Amino acid sequence: MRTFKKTKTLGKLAMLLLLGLVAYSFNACKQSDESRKKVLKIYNWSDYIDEDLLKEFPVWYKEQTGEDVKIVYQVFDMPEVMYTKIAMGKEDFDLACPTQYLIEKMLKNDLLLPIDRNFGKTGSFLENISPFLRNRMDAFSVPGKKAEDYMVPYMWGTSGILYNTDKVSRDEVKSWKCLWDPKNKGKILMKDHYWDVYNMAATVGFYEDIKSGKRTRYDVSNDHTDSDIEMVEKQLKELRPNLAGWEADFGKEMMTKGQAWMNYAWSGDAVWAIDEAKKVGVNLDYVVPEEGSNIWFDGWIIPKYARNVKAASYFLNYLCQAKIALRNMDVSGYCSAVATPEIIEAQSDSTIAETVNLNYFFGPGNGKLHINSVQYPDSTVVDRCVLLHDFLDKNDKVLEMWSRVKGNN
Ligand code: N2P
Repeated sequence: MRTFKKTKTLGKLAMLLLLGLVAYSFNACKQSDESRKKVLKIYNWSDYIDEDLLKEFPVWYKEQTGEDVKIVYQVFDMPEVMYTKIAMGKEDFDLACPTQYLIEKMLKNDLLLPIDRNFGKTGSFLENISPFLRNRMDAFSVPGKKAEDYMVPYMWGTSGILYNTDKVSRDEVKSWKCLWDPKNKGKILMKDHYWDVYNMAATVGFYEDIKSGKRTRYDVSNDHTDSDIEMVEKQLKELRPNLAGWEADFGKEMMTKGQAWMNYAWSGDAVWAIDEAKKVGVNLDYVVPEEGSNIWFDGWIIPKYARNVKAASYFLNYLCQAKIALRNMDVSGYCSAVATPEIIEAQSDSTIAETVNLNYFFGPGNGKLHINSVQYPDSTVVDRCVLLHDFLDKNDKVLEMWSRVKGNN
């Protein structure tokens, strides 16, 4: 009896202790959840934003909502690393900035939340985005999920060759084949991104088919059949001995120092590098070769593990204001998705002799803008570029090929 009572008392004590623990951890969770709501975790490409904005946004957010927020900011160079972190859910980012093909993959794998477009008294700036990009988003929708509901385009551009004009002529870089020319051996930096480089090699390898109309650029870049992958492997293995190395993000800087003659580059990095190089007497230029290339756009998404979706969507709205877009363009060299008259006015430069047809981006009446044609490609350049999809079920095959190409490099 006594023993029983004691056990009962002990049982009661244990129960009380347990309840206490549950209540404690519940409060701790609630508290950490509440403090987490005051943090906005952003995961972006490196060199891709005016970082002063990360300090200014909290002030703006407080004005708009009366709420406090502190930004925690991280960067990546390899989009696949970013994808894996988001897919694993181990890091609760509120915002990330993938390229269109990864957004498609994230949608397919149910990794995203729809973006809330209700900004209360602030109103929406999302309509500032060019219809050129808005119309293209649909190609990345998946059954039951429209891409436009899950992303806000940020920057866009082309992929091409950044080259040193004192070492290589404009004529030579008209074709991607210059990368294979033994004359340029050891002077070429290649992007360490299999997605871009696959497309370049496929476009070069199948150029005769493209010219004769047998296959479209879109098909050679997006079919990924076994024989296509084989052909790309052959091309890249022939290219490899000519390369000085692979780079994820430092190529632009090496080019500004004259340490390489050619770099497979994204247009925004090219704008930045041409400008920086000029200051130290190095002459660079950029071209999208005649065989064609890819046009890409990066968009902001809210991962499904996000914990501050309100501040995340307000941040996107903030970025879509013309004055903010201009600051981000200025720092990064990239071309913003925002396409308002303020942007045309600020980016036009009467000292630029050539004119660029940008009706497709800014709307009618903008067929002859004096503007930087590396940052804003002419419609004829866009016509020879394709938007790429993910490798999807061919991804492993392409990755195996890629590691064979790179070897132990
Ligand atoms: C900036 C990288 C931009 C990525 N460092 C282009 N998709």
